[in-house]
Amino acid sequence: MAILEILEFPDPRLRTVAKPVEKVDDELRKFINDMLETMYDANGIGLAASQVDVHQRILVIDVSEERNEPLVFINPEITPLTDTLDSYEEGCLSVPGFYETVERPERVHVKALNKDGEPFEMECEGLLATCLQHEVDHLDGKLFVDHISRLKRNRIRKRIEKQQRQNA
Ligand code: QAP
Ligand code: CO
Repeated sequence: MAILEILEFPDPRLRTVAKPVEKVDDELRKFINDMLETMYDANGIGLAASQVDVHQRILVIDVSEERNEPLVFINPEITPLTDTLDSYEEGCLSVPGFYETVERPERVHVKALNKDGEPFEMECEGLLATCLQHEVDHLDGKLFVDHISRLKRNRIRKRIEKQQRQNA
C-alpha cells in the first residue's frame, strides 16, 4: 500500500476529464487500495483518481462515523432523483483549509462497477449524495470552487498559491 500525492487547486491537471476504466484487474485494485489509504490518511470522506493525477473514472468514499465503510465506484453514472437541493459546507483534499456552502440535488441514483468489475446501482441521499456528486465533478475536471463566486474562488486561489510558495 502507498500514500499518493494529492494535487492542489489551481493545478491545471485537476481540469483533466477522466476516461472510463476498460478493465478491472488486480493492478487496478491495488491502485484503489492506495486511494483508500490516501483518503483515510488525509482524513477525507471522498477521493477521486483525478486528485492523484490518474485520469480514470474511479472514486472512493467513506462517510461512516467509524471510517470502516469504504465505497468504491468505477465508471459511476449519476442521475438526480429530485429538483430539491441540499446545502452542505463542502471541503476538498485538493483545496486544503477552505470550506464553502454548495447546493446540489439532495437525492441521486448511481450506477457503477464495484472493485470486482460487477455492476451495481444504489440511491443516495444526504452527505453521501453530496459527496458522490462532488467526486464525479472531479472526474469531469470540476471542483467545488467552480460552484461559488469568482471573487471567493480567486481569494482561495491566491491564499493557496501563497501557502505553496511558502512551502516551496
Ligand atoms: C468532499 O472532501 C466533500 O480542507 C470530500 O484540511 C466534503 O474529504 C463532500 C479535508 C464535504 C461533501 C462535504 C479537507 C480534510 C477533506 C480539508 C474531503 C482538510 C482536511 C475533504
Ligand atoms: Co474534492
